[in-house]
Amino acid sequence: AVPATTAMFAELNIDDQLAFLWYAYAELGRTITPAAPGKANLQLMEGIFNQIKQMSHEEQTQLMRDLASNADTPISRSYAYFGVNAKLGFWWQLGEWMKEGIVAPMPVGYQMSTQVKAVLEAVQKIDQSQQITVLRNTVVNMGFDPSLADKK
Ligand code: 45D
Repeated sequence: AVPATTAMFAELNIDDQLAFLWYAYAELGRTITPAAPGKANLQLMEGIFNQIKQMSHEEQTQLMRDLASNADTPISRSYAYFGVNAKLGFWWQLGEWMKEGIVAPMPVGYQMSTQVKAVLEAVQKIDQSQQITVLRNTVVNMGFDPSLADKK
């Protein structure tokens, strides 16, 4: 179930990948919040977070699209060095800030595509530890790793 669901995610277009993450965060985030990502991880990201907070909403959205599409940007390169839980923690923090309006929120009236719906339904059918594995698989390949770039 995990590889099949991960493959479904990989076939989504970039905005649909972001939309999937958003709804996964909105649904699973509630249970995840108590086990909030390690403070040490978050501190390593402080420089990047400060930059993000100073960006316009358009720049923030672009940054997230760049991460999801493996664009070669300084932040994409830094992201690639994070461990997998740090990557999840990074997205979790962006999700929190989207809720608070610090990072550009989802557009009002946004409707997910049928493709996103299908991946979410697949994720809802697996148990929670598998769900976290799928989420790890989705965020681990984001960002830009120069040593992998020619293999993609
Ligand atoms: O379509 O350390 C546009 C544990 C318009 C414990 C848009 C854990 C068009 C140990 C605005 C472009 C294992 C629990 C769309 C950690 C359009 C530990 C934009 C796990 C879609 C870390 C969309 C933690 C955008 C876990 C900008 C499982 C979407 C954490 C942005 C999971 C979406 C975190 C964001 C998740 C999603 C975070 C920011 C799933 C964030 C998701």
